[in-house]
Amino acid sequence: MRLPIAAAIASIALFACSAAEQQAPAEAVENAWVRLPAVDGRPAAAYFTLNGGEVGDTLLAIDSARVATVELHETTMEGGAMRMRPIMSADVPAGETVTFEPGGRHAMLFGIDPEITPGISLSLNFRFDSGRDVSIDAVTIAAGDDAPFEIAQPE
Ligand SMILES: [Cu+2]
Repeated sequence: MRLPIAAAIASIALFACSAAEQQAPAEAVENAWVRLPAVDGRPAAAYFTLNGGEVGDTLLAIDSARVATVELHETTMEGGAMRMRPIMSADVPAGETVTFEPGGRHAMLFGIDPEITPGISLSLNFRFDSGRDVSIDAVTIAAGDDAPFEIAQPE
């Protein structure tokens, strides 16, 4: 039996992808965590660290099967008040690390599955401009809990 050409090409492409992943020196996304809302129905916030790797990339979007809508936000000070606004993307230059953290950039999760309670991990899919998709299981914590990863303090 002859293997259809399309299937043969697909299997070669699949092999090439997995080989490339194995060579990656640092994970593109690390230390993902989600602070769940204090009140059901309110949005949650996700934080994480992005590694630019050797060529850099741009984060375009995040989605999750357990979340209706995810927006990328940045926090700004306007007239002494903290506000946040959507951003369309986040550049991650080659060799650099970009951290989304409380008080700065974050992802806002609207319409989160109520079965996601503190301690139940939430799979997030990060979509990059290069076409790469990275799925990571984020740690979830309650609204009042301490961050599960160390957060760099502003100087
Ligand atoms: Cu926000």
